[in-house]
Amino acid sequence: MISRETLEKEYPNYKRCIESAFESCQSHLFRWWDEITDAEKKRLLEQTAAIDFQFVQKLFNDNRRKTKNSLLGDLVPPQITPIPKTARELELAQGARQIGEASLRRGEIAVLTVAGGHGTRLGSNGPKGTLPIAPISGKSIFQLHAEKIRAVQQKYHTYIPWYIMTSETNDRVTQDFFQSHRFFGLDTEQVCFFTQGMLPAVDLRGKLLMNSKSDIVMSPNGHGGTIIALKEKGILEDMEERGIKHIFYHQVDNVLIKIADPVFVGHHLKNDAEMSLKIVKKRHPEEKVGVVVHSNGHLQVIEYSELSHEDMHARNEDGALKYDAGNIAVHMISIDFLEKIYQHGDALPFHAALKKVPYLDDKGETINPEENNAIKFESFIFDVLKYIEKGVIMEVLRDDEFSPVKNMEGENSPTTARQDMINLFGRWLRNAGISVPADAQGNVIGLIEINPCFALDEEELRNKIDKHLQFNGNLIV
Ligand code: UD2
Repeated sequence: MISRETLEKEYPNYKRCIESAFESCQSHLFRWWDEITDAEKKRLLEQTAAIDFQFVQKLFNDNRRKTKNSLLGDLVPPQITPIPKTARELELAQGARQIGEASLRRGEIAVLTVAGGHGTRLGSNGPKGTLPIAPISGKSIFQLHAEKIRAVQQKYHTYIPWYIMTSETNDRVTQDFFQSHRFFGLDTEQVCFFTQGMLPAVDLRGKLLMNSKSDIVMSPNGHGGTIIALKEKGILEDMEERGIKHIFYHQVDNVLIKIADPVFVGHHLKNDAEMSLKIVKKRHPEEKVGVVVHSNGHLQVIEYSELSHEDMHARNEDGALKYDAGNIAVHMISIDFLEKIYQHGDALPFHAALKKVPYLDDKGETINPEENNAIKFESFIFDVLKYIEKGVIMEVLRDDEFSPVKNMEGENSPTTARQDMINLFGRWLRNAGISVPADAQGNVIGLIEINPCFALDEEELRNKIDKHLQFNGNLIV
């Protein structure tokens, strides 16, 4: 292995990062120095120069000291805008819709999709958004989102800029995907990609992992990285130039997302909210969604991996889950609020997650671990909630709005996502008077696909569909 002195002498421009790597006990990064090419040496040094070794060490040490819930105070369920049922609630929702629609018409809303994650649980190579998902046509998740944006534009005679956050690992392939599909009918200037930051993954002793003899394992820094990236990549400025006042934020993996839902936009505006959230009732205590609570005097989302067993299973006297407000990661975020956060200047906290990460062992062989062997550090967008004075938490129906693709099989997989889409379209058709058969579990028997540009919602479908249509088990409109 090459010595620190030789390295520093040969590469004086990189002296600081070499010094920093050695002083942080990460000298193993240069273990294969004599075996790699000059180009690989250069790349490795550049990668090293982009890492703040002291910061990574601090993250690792802080995480070791932290115990579950050590930062949480008493938890209190938050106040929620319910799914409208009474005449009064329906009237309020209608009022909110009108406010939201007016804002959409004025062109104040942008869509922001976070798509920088690795999708490790899905086990797919490509970005999640490129996954073919539509039940009949096999359109990708990105295409479904794009068509919804086009449909909202069409409906409100407006223009919606779409910002997509990627990471270094999937940016090129994501952009190529859009290019090869001609941006799914959107304007090229309307779709804007930007990348989030990356952090190294470490092993359980805090050592950085290597992918190859010249490449360090780097991971996206969490969707909290959106906040910094919006500023650093000039996105906020771009939004302001385009007259955007509020961002509709969502995760790429939810196929039932109601993009720029006017009712949600309206509630957010009507309440002068800074950040708002949509929630669904948790299915069961262990469901992998964060819960929205009040704690330490402010609104918070507590990630499923950080909620204590006791709080996760706590029940009210009537037997219902005490903390059941499941975060579906759909937010409204006001631009003024973002400016306020930047003025605070605080960085978001980092959360540590144990993961299985392939790495190169001491002998230079690639190991695909069966147990968690690495820690990744991520910041979460919802940690900005501690800065808000006003926010709306709006409950929505899971069956109408939340079906994420997380796993290859079983719960939250492409199969469940497709079925959830079919079931939603089936309900729309039934409510329009068309007979659609279902099995004992309530799943539609057959395939249905409705293009958002034909009908964005149930009401639009009711107005457009031929009432005499006979569903023969396969319908695409
Ligand atoms: C997320 C939420 C969880 C719940 C659930 C709903 C977090 C930490 N947890 O859990 O509370 O709302 O979703 O579906 O958000 N992403 C990036 N960059 C990153 C990491 C993630 O863009 O560095 C994106 C990723 O592409 C995906 C989304 O964020 O669209 C969620 O990431 P995840 O699948 O890791 O989060 P998950 O399912 O554990």
